[in-house]
Amino acid sequence: MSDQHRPQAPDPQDFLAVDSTLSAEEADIRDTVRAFADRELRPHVAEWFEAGTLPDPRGLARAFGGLGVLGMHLQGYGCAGAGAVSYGLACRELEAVDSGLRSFVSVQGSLAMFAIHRFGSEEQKAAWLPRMAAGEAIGCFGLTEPDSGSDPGSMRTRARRDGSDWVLDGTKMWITNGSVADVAVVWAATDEGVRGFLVPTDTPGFTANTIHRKLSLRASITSELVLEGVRLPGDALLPGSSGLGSPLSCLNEARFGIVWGAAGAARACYSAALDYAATREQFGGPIAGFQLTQRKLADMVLDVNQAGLTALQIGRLKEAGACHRNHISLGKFGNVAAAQRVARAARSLHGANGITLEYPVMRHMVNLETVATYEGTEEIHALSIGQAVTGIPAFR
Ligand code: TGC
Ligand code: FAD
Repeated sequence: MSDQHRPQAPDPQDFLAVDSTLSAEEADIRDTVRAFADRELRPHVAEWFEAGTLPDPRGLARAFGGLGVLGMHLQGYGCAGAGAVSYGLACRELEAVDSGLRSFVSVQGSLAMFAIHRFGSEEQKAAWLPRMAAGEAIGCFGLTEPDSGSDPGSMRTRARRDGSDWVLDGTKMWITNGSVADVAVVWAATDEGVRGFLVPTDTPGFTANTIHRKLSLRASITSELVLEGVRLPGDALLPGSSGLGSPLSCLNEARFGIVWGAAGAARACYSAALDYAATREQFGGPIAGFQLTQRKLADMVLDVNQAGLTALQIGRLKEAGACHRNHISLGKFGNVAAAQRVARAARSLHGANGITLEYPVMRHMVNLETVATYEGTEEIHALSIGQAVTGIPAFR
């Protein structure tokens, strides 16, 4: 066989050439987000994680807005209207830096903006979406409550009509960006079922308290929202929202970003481990030369590439309008578990260095505990897949 016809050896950073089928535009978006991440995020993220906050969330929002990733998969209202795979690639590159940064973009674009885009009135869309796409306004999404996590249908937050107004009472918990948001998308039980409301965060009766002492997703702001007699005009209701299916349909969008993001976190951990194994010497040679290290690396390559292929396939299904929510459940379930395996193996391969913030592996490892919990826990997605294949719901 001539050299011309010999297949190229796999690239250790993209073993199955997962990215080889990307269009030129998709590859361009990947490269642009990767370069932004290398320049603006990666040099600072360990510091932010250690501080347990994002020191300049408004500056970060504007930077993400300038990059064009906030609501980038939405059409109109200042949004880029990018394809699903392009949006996924952006999530992958951001989460390769830190899950908290992908979360920032997911909550803004896939949860808060998507809810307004899908269920909002023309006036609500025009008032909020262009500013949110530019990062001039920050949104959050309040579904979870202290006693209502996996089972959001049991929510106690209540919205009652009072003349033409609505009055909201309740508590939302674990809300990303809650204490820095300009607008909260709050889901509340009404006499007509669950509905969504746009709550400007300067409305009297609304308070947001930052949650401290987190051991995971530290480069992210997480808050409790307290609503005490929050009086809103009638046009604060998202008119298109109706029933629990409305917030759950927003979750499909954010979960899609996690399918890709987890592949990014896995890739980052594998890549760090490969570098470390090549340079760290013990017993007279690089630890990459030991069979047990190579087995760990082989397992990582497999997980990273399978996660990448899963994300790409789900992205292509989404672009074709053929992506069912159970496809996304499978991707979230599988890719987060794969990323957790890779992160743990990469952590062990780094020895003592692996427990520090000098290397990204343990930061990713603990972040992935959150990623496995939010947007539907591992168990909830297992049950969704179980229901999809057996036809029998086993949630209750
Ligand atoms: P169930 O009776 O099954 O469903 C109620 C209605 O909703 C519909 N539905 C969905 N619609 C769209 N997408 C989905 N994924 C949907 N899942 C269900 C369903 O068809 C039904 O519609 P209808 O018209 O018949 O009334 O509801 P259930 O009470 O039995 O609960 C089902 C379950 C457990 C799957 C669901 O509640 C669930 O997904 N629980 C997990 C909750 C969750 O994921 N919370 C996430 C909060 S947000 C967040 O974590 C942000 S993290 C920040 C970041 O993303 O970075
Ligand atoms: P629970 O629902 O109490 O679950 C506890 C355990 O029980 C889990 O292992 C679960 O899988 C298991 N379990 C529950 N039901 C079943 C069952 N039927 N069968 C088997 N096992 C079951 N929410 C928002 O609304 N907006 C946000 O922006 C947001 N951001 C977040 C950011 C962070 C950092 C974190 C940690 C969470 C965030 N969340 C947010 C909340 C998140 O969605 C919930 O934590 C998640 O849905 C799980 O709910 P829970 O924590 O109450 O756990």
